[in-house]
Amino acid sequence: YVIKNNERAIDMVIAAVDRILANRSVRVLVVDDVPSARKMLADLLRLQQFQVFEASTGTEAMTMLEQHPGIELVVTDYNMPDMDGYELTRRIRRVHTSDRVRIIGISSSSDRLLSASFLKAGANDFVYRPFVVEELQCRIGHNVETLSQIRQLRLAAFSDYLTGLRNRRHFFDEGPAIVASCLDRGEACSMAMLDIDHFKRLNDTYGHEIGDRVLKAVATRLRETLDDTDHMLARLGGEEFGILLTGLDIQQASDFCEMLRHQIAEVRVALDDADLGVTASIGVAQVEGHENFSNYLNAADQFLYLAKRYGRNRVYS
Ligand code: GH3
Ligand code: MG
Ligand code: MG
Ligand code: MG
Repeated sequence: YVIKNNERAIDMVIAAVDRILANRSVRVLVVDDVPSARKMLADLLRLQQFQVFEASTGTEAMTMLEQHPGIELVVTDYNMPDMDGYELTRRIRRVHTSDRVRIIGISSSSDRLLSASFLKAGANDFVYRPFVVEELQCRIGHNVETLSQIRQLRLAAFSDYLTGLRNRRHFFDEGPAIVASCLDRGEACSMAMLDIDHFKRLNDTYGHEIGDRVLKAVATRLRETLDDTDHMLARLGGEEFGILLTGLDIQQASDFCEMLRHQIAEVRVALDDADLGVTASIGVAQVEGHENFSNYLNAADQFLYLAKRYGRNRVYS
């Protein structure tokens, strides 16, 4: 880029620098049996700040993909002794879809049909050698950009817009596997459903915007109190939250939820003239016997109903 004394040029440079810095988090695997060709490609990618891994055979490439699940882009040569790039592409595609791993094929072959074969096998792009560096960089850049867009879409699809917590879809998507692995290990597991008390009244009294602020404050407190690596928290909808408590039997889970209930009762949202507080009711059910995931949630919901009936601001299990 030529920097002229104008803002647009400076913006362009900043954007280019940002793009290159973003490459630092992208792991790329270069596969080529010829060391000099592999090194040339790897150096080119390192210049672009990518984290580069190298493999000299297809078999080695498959092992590396297994050992480094963070590899998101594979640039592979076609002509290699034990497994050619086409076969490697097919094998990668059996385990990794193109929304997770992008593949770019490269070859000096004179077979003009090779690019189509590669693309049919699941490669995302293909370049013939000798390639123009600028063109290869652009093609790599596009694939990296696609990955980042997919990441953003995935994040948006699985998180709750208001609170930033997991959404219902994420909860139901991830939940069953977490429950299954818990039960397989013979560990206890419990399901809790939390619902803010008289939230409609709060909305009616103070307005929806204040209601939203309270929801966010409650979500933040829950996130701060829960270790999300152990327990899965999600906003299921409205003022309802689901919590999958792994490793906790029903008694431990009830005690834990009692602590959560206290935490929520301490949340304050500052208004002009007062501090607003809320309470929540929690239903807790034991997760046992390989049942449908939603059955566990229904069980927690039934206990939640009882918690409400017996006066709210309490845990019922
Ligand atoms: P209970 O103690 O029995 O749970 O009573 P409640 O008023 O909390 O329960 P109800 O289900 O009758 O009302 C829930 C209210 O939550 C109704 C709805 O307007 C409000 N709500 C749902 N989603 C949102 C949201 O995203 N923002 C705000 N501000 N309010 C919401
Ligand atoms: Mg070769
Ligand atoms: Mg409620
Ligand atoms: Mg509700």
